[in-house]
Order: sequence, then C-alpha cells, then structure tokens
Amino acid sequence: MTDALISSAYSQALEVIASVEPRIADATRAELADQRSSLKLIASENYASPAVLLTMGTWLSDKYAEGTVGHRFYAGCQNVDTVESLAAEHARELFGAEYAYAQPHSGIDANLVAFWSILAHRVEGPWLEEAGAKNVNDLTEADWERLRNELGNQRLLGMSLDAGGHLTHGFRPNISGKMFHQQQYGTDPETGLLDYDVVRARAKEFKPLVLVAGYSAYPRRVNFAKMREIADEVGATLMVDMAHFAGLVAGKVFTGDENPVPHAHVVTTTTHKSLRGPRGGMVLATEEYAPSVDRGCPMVLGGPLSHVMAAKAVALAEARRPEFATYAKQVADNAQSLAEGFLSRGAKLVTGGTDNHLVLLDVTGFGLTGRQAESALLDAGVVTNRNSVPGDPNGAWYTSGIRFGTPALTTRGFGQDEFDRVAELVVDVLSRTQPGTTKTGGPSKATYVTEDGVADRTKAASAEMLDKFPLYPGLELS
Ligand code: DSN
Repeated sequence: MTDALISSAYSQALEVIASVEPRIADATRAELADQRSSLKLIASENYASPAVLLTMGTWLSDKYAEGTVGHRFYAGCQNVDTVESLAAEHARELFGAEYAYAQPHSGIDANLVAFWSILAHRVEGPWLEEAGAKNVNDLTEADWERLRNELGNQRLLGMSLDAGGHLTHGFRPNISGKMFHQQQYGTDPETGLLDYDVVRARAKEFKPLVLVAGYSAYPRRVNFAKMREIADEVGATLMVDMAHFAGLVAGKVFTGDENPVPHAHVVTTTTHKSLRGPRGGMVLATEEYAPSVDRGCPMVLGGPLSHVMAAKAVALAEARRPEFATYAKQVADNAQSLAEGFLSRGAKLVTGGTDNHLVLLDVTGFGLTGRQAESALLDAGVVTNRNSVPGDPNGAWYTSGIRFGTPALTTRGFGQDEFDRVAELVVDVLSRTQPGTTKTGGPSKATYVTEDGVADRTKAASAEMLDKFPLYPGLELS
C-alpha cells in the first residue's frame, strides 16, 4: 500500500465521520498526534498496521453471527464464516495449535471462555456418563443443579497479582476469584523468580482443577514444560495466558519449553499487545478441548465482532511473515538494553533484569510511589503504568513499581541505543522528582514535585528520537 493511498483513505474517512460528529473526528486526529509525540512504553500496547486498522472499519460490523462456523443462530453468515475460518487457520498455522477460536472480544473474555470450557470438559464429561446422558441436552434439572454445585467447588491455582499474574488468574475482585476456589503462587522473595518446586508443592497440597500460568508483569520467561509436568502430577488442566508475550511466541523468540502451545491444554491470548493486531482475544486448544471452547458464544460471549475477527486474520497473516520474527527478536533485545540502561544508572529492577518484553522498575529507590513516578513521567511525555512489585508495601493503588514494555516503540523502529537513552531520560526524571506533602505535613503517596525544566527537557530529547522514527511514516491527514 502506498503512503498516498493510506493518507487518502484516512483523510476521507475522517471527513465522512466529521460530517456527522466532528468532535469524534477531532478526537481521532488528536489521538494520532498524541501517539506520535509520546514515548509509549506501556507493555501491553502496540501500533497495529494500517491494513489491520482499515479492516476494522467495514460493514462486517453489521452482521450478527452468534454460534460457530457453519452453525450459526442467524441466516446469511457465509462471509463471517469465511472471515472466522481464516482467522482460525492463520492462528493454527502461526502457533502450531490443533484448534483456534477467534471470537473472544478481549483477554478477559478469552479467559472466561477457557474457564468455562475447562469446567465443561472436565465436569460435564463424567457427569454425562454418570447421568447416562449422551449430551448436555439430556441432563435433567436435578442434574444441572448438582452440576452447578460442583462447578462452584472447583479449584484454580494461578500466579498472584503482585508477583506479576493477572487479575483474571484468580484475583478475588475478578469473577475468576469467585467462580473458583482459588489459591495463588508467588515468586521467590529473594530473587523475584518463579520457584517451580514451590508451585509443585502448592499444587500437590491444593489439587487444583486448573493450573494457570502466564503473567502481565513478570519480566522473565516461564518453563511451560515444567508447568505441564506439575499439572499432570496433580491431574490439573494447564491453561496458559500468553496475552503479553504472544508476539514473542509467534516470532519464535520463545521456543521449546518456553513456548506454551505444545505444553498447555488451553492457551489464551489477546491480539493487540506484542502480537500487534486489533484489540481482541483468542483461544488455542488441543483437539480434546476444542468442542467445549467452541461453545464460547453464546456460553459467555455475545455476538462475534466480525470486523475485528477479519482484522485478526490480517494481523496473524502479517505475523507469519519473516519480518515479524525480526521484530520479535528486536523487542526482546530492546528490553535487555532498557534493563541494562536502568541497572547501569543504579536503578533497581524486579528480578534484577528481564528476558522478555518488559521491565519492572522498583521506584522506592527514588523515594517515590508508583503513582508519583507514573504521573511525573507522564508530565514529561513518557507514558507508562504503575504496577505492584512482589510484597508491595504501597498496595495495588499507589504501588511501588513502574512497568515498561518495548513492543510499541520497537514497531516505530527504536533499537538498543534508543532504549538506553529512554532509560537515561526516565532515571533523570525520577531522580529529580520528590514526594509532595499531605495537608498534615506528612509524605504524600500521590503528589510530587519535579524540578523545573525537567519535563520540557525530556520532551525535547524524546521528540528528537521520535522524529527519527515516525509513527505511520507517510500518513498525512488533510
Ligand atoms: N491491561 C493489560 C495489561 O496492561 O497488562 C492486561 O489486562
């Protein structure tokens, strides 16, 4: 696609939008300007290609298609069937999965589909046999009542939020912490690393139905072969949430024991993080779990977003190209450089470094909370998010950490030198920021004061780098 074509497509689309609600066209333009001019370091964000973005803006959005390919609750779904089949085909080929389900609207939805499918597979099977039923339609209301009670008694073991797990891995305020009896495994208090012997001991004691592996803020690789061994020892289903690192799996940075697909029964992901696709989710599974995953809609999902499934197919096709593997390797190399940049300037990192796409900086060494650091960095045009660190003394709201990720700026073309410079800029801002005081004169966890001139100096230094690596080069809106 030529730059002129893309520029004209977007300019005209915005004109059409402006003719109905100009404020939406303005906000869309402003978002492009903001994204172009800030250092986007949020580990879960990226920049999808124009082809992926354009695919979402079509009439595929107008079709209802509840059900699955070839088995819909609405007539006229032939084109949606094509779209969904292609998304699933690309996903299977890219990840070497036996089965792929492209409907989930988000990562949380993908995890819900996985939970219900595991419950259905693990509980309904024996139940059907015991009740002498061929399929779930043969179960009586009394059977369902027993089934509901049984479902309420299932156990899930996942990584704790402060160790880097996700809220859908059994965290109490999330439905996963309510529909399951949950326990959590953490990381070693000294090293911050996963200790598989501790996970094994916890699993043996708790005997979970579902063992969840995967993370959203753990800066290290996981040995999924070991996690599968543990799951097998206790008869659990291994579910891996690879939302954060799906791009590193797709790009063959994580192979062998670090690739969850050959080891897990069910793998969930989002498509918009390191995978660089549209905002959405996906489930991969073994053949054994496929029939129950396939019931995701209408079990826990509303009608599929056909335009987004189409964009998933386009993004997955992009991820199958050799350039994507080069990108994924650069994401990991850049994270190394960022981590080394922090360490060489005296900053403290959770686990002492990284070997994936993210870095978790402990900001207590700067005398700040995560909230203060996040806000001070934002003032300087550096977009990050605050994050708990293991055993966080400041809790989940203020936190003591800042999470950085390399996928987005790597898409723009940043390399290791630029990420070293990013570390320099971040350390400069944080070391020139002091906590504010509360009304009673004590140290505040929220307010802060940054030395005059630092924010502007940082923005100017960032702009120099960002100008060298423009976002959507050639895209000019008229
Ligand atoms: N919001 C995603 C993240 O930032 O990690 C996960 O839900």
